[in-house]
Amino acid sequence: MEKYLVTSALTYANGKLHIGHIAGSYLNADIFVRYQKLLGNDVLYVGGSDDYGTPISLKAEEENVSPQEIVDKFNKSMRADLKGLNIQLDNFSGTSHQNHIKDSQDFFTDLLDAGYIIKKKLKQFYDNKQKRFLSDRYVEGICPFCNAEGARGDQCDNCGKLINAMELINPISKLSGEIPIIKETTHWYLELPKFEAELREWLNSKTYWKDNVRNFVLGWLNEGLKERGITRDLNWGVPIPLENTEGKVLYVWFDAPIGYITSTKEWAEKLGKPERWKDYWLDKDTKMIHFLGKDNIPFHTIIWPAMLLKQKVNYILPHDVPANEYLNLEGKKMSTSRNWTVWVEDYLRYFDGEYLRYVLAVNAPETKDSDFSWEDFRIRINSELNNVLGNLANRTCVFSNKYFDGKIKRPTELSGLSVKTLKTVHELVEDIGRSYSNYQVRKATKQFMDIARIGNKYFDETQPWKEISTNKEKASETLYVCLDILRILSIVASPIIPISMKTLHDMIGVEDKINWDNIKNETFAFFINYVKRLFRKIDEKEIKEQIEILKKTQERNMKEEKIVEHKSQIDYDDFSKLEFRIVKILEAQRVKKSNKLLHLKVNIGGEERTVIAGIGKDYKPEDIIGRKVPMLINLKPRSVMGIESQAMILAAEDEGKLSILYPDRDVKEGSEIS
Ligand code: B3M
Ligand code: ZN
Repeated sequence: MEKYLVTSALTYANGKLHIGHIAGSYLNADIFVRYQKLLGNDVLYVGGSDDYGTPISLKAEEENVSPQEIVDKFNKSMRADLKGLNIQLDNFSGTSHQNHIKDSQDFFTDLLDAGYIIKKKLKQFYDNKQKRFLSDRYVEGICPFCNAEGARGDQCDNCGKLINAMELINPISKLSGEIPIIKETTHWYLELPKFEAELREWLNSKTYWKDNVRNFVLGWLNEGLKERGITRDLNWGVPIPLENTEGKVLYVWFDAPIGYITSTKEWAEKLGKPERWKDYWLDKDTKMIHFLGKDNIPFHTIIWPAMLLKQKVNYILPHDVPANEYLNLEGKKMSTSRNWTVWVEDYLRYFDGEYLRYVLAVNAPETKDSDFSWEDFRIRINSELNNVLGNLANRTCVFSNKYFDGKIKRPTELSGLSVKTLKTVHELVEDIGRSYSNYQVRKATKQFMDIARIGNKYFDETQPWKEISTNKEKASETLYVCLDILRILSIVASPIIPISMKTLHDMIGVEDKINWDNIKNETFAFFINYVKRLFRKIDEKEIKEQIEILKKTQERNMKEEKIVEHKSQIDYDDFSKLEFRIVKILEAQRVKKSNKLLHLKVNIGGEERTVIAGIGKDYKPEDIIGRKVPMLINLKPRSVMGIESQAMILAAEDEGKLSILYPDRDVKEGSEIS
């Protein structure tokens, strides 16, 4: 028997759960846990809310309530949402619960004693009216990068860049609205550079990690680790366990992962066996698996292991960190501040939790970002869950009831086709097991649906509706094989759609418990207990309604602000691969049958090239002959309307009109732009 400790990233308690949380760190964990439990392994699944930090204390101040009230409200709402989706943690705690402060302080003290924390003086904004230092988000101002207003002391929402609060233009305290002064303060830093060799060695053993995670971590390590501030000037958080540190607390990212330990302890206490947490945290055979979204990777693979390494208590280290990428919504990046998301609570008002589980599993953002769209939701529920799996269950059970009184026995001998069909199914079962073990829920979902497809195909081919009048035994054999396929499905699909698969299992009267080992047991007779539709169809109208809700949100947002969608940041290395040069346009003519394209001949400095440029609506050929313009000249040649284009012109777009660029003094063709 193997032992697992599974965690889902703790969710900030300043908001409700949305589908991004579910796809990022809850559903994948729950599926993994359910699979391991089917195998009979010892699994403990813990999580909770992340209760400290500025977002929460700010929200409390805005709403004029205590931070604890905010936290309690959202912690409660998260529990309800998880329940609605049947995500079953063994314990869902919160970092503002009882034993968390002491444990977090012990972590700090142990690191300090071992010589891995240093104290430093630095300058910080201070609100002279409120007599408080302003951490991260308590200062707002103009973004030094994009000049947007309302940029926070840690990040600008407009351009996404991380900001050092001191760089904000016209900083304002969010507490008093006054201009903050600059004052000296003291903070504590985790000396990560000291961990470099040890972490590298540890990470080298993690060859089995997902590529996206491993590459990310190695990238971080190769850039060189830096000291990280682990304290903040704030009243809401774990107090620093040192004298004269009033008004200072541990940084939320320092105490948050310790929440996995305290949640386990809370579980043990509720169980009445307070020492049981040790069976997981202190046993080197426990495999600890952290499920989370990609933005949490560095904290779990560098900082958290570093913290664990230097504790007096001999804790285990993470075994695997299967981080997911992001889930987009209707093709656009999700954003809670713009309300561009689907809140679980809202979803559950309209649809069953099983459907969201299925659709998020089949679209899981495992190796790259994926998209949730309502139309895709409808199609998958209707054409996969209903028409494939639901159909197999329904036709088999209805038929068995009608002609065999719901009692189907195993034939003494199975036909070649039946044996072959069941063999294929059992092979797929093995594949599904591998997919679950490797956190590949997309694959597992498709594979169990393939089993249902095999069942339907077999039903169609053996034609029991014909055989029933001529060869009743043959018809019965078909039903037996289909029922056995349904029995197998009720086990292998249960990690993803547990409720409907439990219904199916009961429906076909299988006595065996739902566990993986029982898949290979042969059933000698099925008794249909009742027939129930497993899934309902989703109407186009229902989807339109959801899209309307989203559209309204979008319109509101458009009115409030003009959304500029920026591309993600690139490294200098990416940029340096592009070769831009000034080129001279020697000839220009229209491309036949196109009002948009111009066929240019250009000199890129000692070499002539052909370029097809999509500027024909805004420029006549005679306007641009002889002009010198910037072009990207190392893009792979592309064929446009049968002509090879060997460079790309640059133009600015404003309200649909293109404007090409010119150097502001004469420069030689071929001049490089960098
Ligand atoms: N609360 C960030 C997040 O919710 C943070 C995770 C903590 S996991 C220990 O994405
Ligand atoms: Zn900005």
